[in-house]
Amino acid sequence: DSNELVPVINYMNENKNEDSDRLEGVAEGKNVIALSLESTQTFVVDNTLHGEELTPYFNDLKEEGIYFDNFYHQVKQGRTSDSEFLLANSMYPLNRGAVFFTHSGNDYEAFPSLLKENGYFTNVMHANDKTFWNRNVMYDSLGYDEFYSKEDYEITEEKSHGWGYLDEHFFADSLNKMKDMEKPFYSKMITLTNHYPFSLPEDKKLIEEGETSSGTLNRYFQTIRYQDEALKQFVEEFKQSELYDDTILVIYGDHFGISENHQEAMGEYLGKEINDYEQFQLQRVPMLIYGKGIKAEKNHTVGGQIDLRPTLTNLLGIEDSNPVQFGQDLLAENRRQLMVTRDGDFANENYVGIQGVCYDRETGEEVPSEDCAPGFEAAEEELNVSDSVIYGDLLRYLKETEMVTPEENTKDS
Ligand code: GP9
Repeated sequence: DSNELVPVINYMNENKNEDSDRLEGVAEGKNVIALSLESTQTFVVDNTLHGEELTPYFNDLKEEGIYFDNFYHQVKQGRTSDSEFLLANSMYPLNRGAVFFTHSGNDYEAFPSLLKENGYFTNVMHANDKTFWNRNVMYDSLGYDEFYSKEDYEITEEKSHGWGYLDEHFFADSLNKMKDMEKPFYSKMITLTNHYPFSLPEDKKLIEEGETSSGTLNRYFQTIRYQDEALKQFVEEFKQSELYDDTILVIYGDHFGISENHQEAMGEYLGKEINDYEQFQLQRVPMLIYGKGIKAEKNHTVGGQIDLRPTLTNLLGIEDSNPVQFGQDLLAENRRQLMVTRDGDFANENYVGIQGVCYDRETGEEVPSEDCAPGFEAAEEELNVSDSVIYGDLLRYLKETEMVTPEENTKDS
């Protein structure tokens, strides 16, 4: 019954940040484009191959926005769909299977619904089959007005390769759709070309492949380079369009592209041994907030995809009354820095905790495991509380559950 939600709300109240209101409302009323970059990891940013930058355009673009370099993906088996879940709900995906499939019938108070209530036209743009990851069903539960899928793009064989529609064409068509959209809008775009097995037509290869012992990694460099070129074409055209004045762009990586099966090759490329700590740090994905009126800033806070929603609602100046969110505004001063992975590992300001072993976050040196005990404990509790919400479909009680303030909470117990 509705009492089941009470401990969840108590937990939220105990762990809530003091809202710093930093940059609150700077993007009020603006359109939002959330651009999810397929399999894009932070290690490619400002990095080179054969002396050439892998992401020359993004490297420059990130200097003009708010760039987060300690931002992690938090997905598990649901991969891209898990990252979508994290953004929409600020809750953790599940440890097994994809929550998009297993719990699409739950009640959610998701970000698209919230934006809709605030007058936004909310949509997803992704040139794949609409049933992939059960998106067509789950998107209704999350409150999207529209899903522009494969059938809404002018896909031809020449414009496709591998997984389908090449990013450059996906970007071009999508921008055209946005120009004609009701304003304000929230468009979530999901790219596709930089997907395993990272294959490209010959004439789209802008860099020689890598020379490591992994063909997968060697080709990944090429699809990453291609994606960056497609991004350039998109953002440059966006800047020339009328959208530029009233739109913020949020660009982030959805999950890793290079799995731990390629550790040796990654080590060859990065010139160091990839131990557990390095493997963990490789789970960082780029995250950039860019747009007119957004002042450039390099932000080193430790966070993850769970923090996207509170960060965006703050920027948009939107009141978000859903108390069941695990993320914290990335821009807030003195925020609780805690990034929990679905495996129960974590990173905080000082430490990275991996399977019971504790590392200094900055140096990667192993430190006494006691140092990580509070972190592991917090991680476990986060995941348990989040899971209880999903397994119990507890958000259906949100409206009838009285908001319990910390004071009342102490009185009751
Ligand atoms: C499929 C695309 C890729 O539509 O989102 O999915 P992934 O395999 O990365 O989860």
